Amino acid sequence: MTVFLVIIVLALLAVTGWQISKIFEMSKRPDADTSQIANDKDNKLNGILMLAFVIFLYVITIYCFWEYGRFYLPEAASEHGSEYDTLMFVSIALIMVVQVITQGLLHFFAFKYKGEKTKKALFFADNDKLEFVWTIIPVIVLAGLIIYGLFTWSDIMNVNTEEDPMIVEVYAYQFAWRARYAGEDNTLGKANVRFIEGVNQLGVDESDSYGKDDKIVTELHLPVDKPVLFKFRSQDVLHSAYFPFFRAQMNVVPGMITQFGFTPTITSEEMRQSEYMVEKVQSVNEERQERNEELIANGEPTLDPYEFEYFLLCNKICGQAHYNMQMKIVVESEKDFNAWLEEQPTFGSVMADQSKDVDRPEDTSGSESPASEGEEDAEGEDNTNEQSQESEAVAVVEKNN
Ligand SMILES: [Cu+2]
Repeated sequence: MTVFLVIIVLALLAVTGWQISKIFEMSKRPDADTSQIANDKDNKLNGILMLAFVIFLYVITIYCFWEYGRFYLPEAASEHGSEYDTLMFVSIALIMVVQVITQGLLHFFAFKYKGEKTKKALFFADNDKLEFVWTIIPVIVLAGLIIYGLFTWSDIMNVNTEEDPMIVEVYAYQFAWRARYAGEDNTLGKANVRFIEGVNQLGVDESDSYGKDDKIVTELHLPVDKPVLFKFRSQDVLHSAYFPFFRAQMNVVPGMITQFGFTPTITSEEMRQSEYMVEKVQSVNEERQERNEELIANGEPTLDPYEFEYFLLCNKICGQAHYNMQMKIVVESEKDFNAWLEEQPTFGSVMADQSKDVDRPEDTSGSESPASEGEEDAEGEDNTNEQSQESEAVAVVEKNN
């Protein structure tokens, strides 16, 4: 109904405009110029508008660089990142220079050679020399740019397997990420969407021995200065793994494995202490402080101060909560990384725990003795403290009964 009303209002507005234009037409003085052909005055106005337009474009461009330059990403935190940034800078600088000159000339000439009654255009058939010059210069420049781009591309995309990169799977689903480390053997176990069940969220094949030592985590940790090869897999729709600080992005496609490798060079802590990030965090926190004052006034909970962390984003609009699809990345020393990885449970132990959890309700329904519980605990080497405390609590409750 609203749409219908809006259409009617728009149609009535159009009719009104048309009627008003007719009134203006009729109210014109009889000596006014009603010719459809542009006169000197029209041409002058258009010439000035052409010039004004290009000046407006330049002013707004300069303003945007000045005002929004602070939104540029900081120095790349990966080895190939600087190559990537240089290519980007060279391409943009070249395009900008050519655009400023040609666009400026185009608009200036439209102004300078605007139509005048007394002027007559020169008939100029062709000039081979000129055509040669304006063809060959762009050909050389563009070929140079493309070849330079291709070399950079293959440098970035071809993973050097001689460096023996660490293999990490990045797994996307609506709407979160998981990472899977390949374990001691540096080989990921096979996986298939058909194996997804219970805690096996990534569908790792339990019968594949390579998968036993894999470690599935919700936070991506990377050792600094060590090459990493990412294998991307999607559970449902097309996602895109975007690592802005590392200048990396790769489509994550259901039904296939895509890959991208890079070497992180700046730890999270180093990035946090960089001049760029200190300033950025400070300005974010100033804004949060202002917002907090409003929140306090309204009696609402306040925002925590912001602290920088690297992150992985999804860069394909993959559904309703796409905007929220991100994973924290921590780049740290190899020692810290190893200590963190050591703490993570292996896929094999997680699956063993699950089957234990499934067995437990049957056990409690039957004749359960504290001895059988003790046996279970002895079996599960990877039982966390929490879990054993939990089973102790269950035992205490049973004794009381
Ligand atoms: Cu997504």
